[in-house]
Formats: sequence, C-alpha cells, structure tokens
Amino acid sequence: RNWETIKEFEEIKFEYWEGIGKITINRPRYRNAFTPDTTREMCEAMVICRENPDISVVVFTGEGDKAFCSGGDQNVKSTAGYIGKDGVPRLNVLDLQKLIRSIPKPVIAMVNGYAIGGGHVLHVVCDLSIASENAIFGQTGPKVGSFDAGFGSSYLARVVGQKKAREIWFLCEQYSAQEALEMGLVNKVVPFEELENETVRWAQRMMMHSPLALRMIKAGLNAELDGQAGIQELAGNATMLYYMTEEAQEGKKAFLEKRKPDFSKYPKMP
Ligand code: 1HA
Repeated sequence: RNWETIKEFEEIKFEYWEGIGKITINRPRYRNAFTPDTTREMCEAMVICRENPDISVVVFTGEGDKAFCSGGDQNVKSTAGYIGKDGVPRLNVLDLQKLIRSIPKPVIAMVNGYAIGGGHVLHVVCDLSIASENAIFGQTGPKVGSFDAGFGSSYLARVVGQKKAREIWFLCEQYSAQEALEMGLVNKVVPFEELENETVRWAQRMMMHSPLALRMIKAGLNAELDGQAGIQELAGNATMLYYMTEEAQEGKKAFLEKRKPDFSKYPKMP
C-alpha cells in the first residue's frame, strides 16, 4: 500500500490511502508513550480528518511491532500533568478522546502490541478495535499513580461490564489478545502480518455503506452514554438533515424575502 504523507509531524505519522487517514504514534523507543506534544499533534490530525471529505475512515496505530501505545510518557509527568515543549503541564489526551468520540466517521484502533494505561483507553474509545495476536491489554493507573475515571472507566465498563472493568482497574493485570476478544474488548484478532490488511478490509467494507447512516449510528450509539454532549451531537446531525429539506429552506427564504413563510405544502408524516 502506498501511504502518502498528509502532513509532517514530529511525534506521529499522518498518512492517507484510498479514503483512509492513518495516524501512527511514532515513538517506538518509548513503546509509543505519548507526551502532550504527541497528543496535540494527534488532535491536529483528527481535525484534518474531520474536515477532509476524502477521508472516510480513521485508523489509529503505533509504530513497530511492540506497542500500540503505552500511555503517558512517565519521563515528562509532573505534579499537574504531562509537560510538553511549552513547559505547561497538560492532560490533553482527554481532548483527543473527545475528538475520537465526536468525529462523524468511524475510527478503528489497529492494536499492534501493548495497549497499556492511557494507551489502552485510546483503543477503548475508538469505535472498533482490531488486534494482532501479540497485542497485550491493560490499565496500570493504580500501580503507577494515576487513574482515568472518565471514558477510561465508564465507557470501559459499558464495553466489558462492571465486574470486568473493576478487575482490569483494581488488579492492573495484562490480558492477551485472545482474552480481550473473549471479553468483547476487541472486535477481531489476526496474525501480526495480517493486521493492516484486515483493518483496511474493515475500513473498505464500511466505505461501501452510506456515510450519513454511519454518522447517525455513531451519534446514536454515543448519545445516551455521553449525556447532553451526546444529545447535542445527535441533535446537530438532525439539524443538518433538516436543513437539507425544502421545508427548512422555505423558512430561510421567507425571512430573506421579507415575506411570511408558507409551510402548508410540506408533509406531516404520521
Ligand atoms: O492514566 C493516565 C491518564 C489519566 C487521566 C488523564 C490523562 C491520563 C494520561 C495518561 C495516563 C497514563 O497513561 S498512566 C499509565 C502510564 N503508562 C504505564 O504505566 C505503562 C508503562 N510501561 C510499561 O508498563 C511497559 O513498558 C510495557 C508493558 C508497555 C512494555 O514492557 P516491555 O516490553 O518490557 O518494555 P520496557 O523495557 O518496559 O520499555 C521499553 C522502554 O520504553 C523503556 O525504556 P528504557 O529502559 O529502554 O530506557 C521504558 O522505560 C520505556 N517506556 C515504556 N513505557 C513508557 C516508557 N517510557 C515512558 N513512559 C512510558 N509510559
């Protein structure tokens, strides 16, 4: 596959091929741990994925065959967050989680190795997870002085159930790809050499389907869990669809033409 670079970054690779935007954490020396600069770059790439109509599906992965992502880089962790080049402590991976959840396109985690700590949460918040057989999953927070009581807890529990989520967080054990599959934490496990092929197949399958339908389903699946913010997304999509009707156009036209709107001819569906 001839992936072409969309934009050059320092800590990630951001590439494109046939409708797919691929974001790769490129810090294999540190098992693809993220700094605030890594997550800032990932957020920037996500915004580009959202805006670019040629991108239909987003794939997240890590460089190499050892790690998807090992969470926050412990070397730059300070007393108030993770410190980037600007010297400011941040937890901006939370912004990235929100972008993954709200982008109106499917996001696939292509889990090529360790998905640990904040790196595990990243795959959890993706819409789909496809793992290679060598992938290993787990949270470490309570062991290393951290926790993610947001999506990393409540959404994890929605995915694997409350008992399992508590086990994962309280015991900080590591789980094999097969175990992850059995608990519904990933969608599919394949040999490492097949990981990208399989992920691309899933992306291509979705790209055959109606993008608007996928968008509405993603918003619908998020809506209840994300409270008012989730309803806002779903409602925004409803408004977008409404604007596409003549009925909505009539309201705007009448205003601009300084006349009374005539909505009488539009159907009132039972
Ligand atoms: O919990 C949060 C947050 C919560 C709320 C809001 C925001 C949050 C943001 C982040 C996080 C967190 O991510 S907390 C959890 C942080 N991560 C970890 O505790 C995982 C640490 N790493 C490991 O447990 C292991 O490295 C590993 C299971 C992923 C891989 O083990 P392996 O294959 O034995 O490799 P290892 O020798 O440990 O690592 C290779 C090199 O990568 C080591 O460096 P070296 O000794 O060669 O100099 C290692 O230090 C480095 N490395 C690995 N992970 C990290 C790391 N360096 C910095 N930070 C890391 N996370």
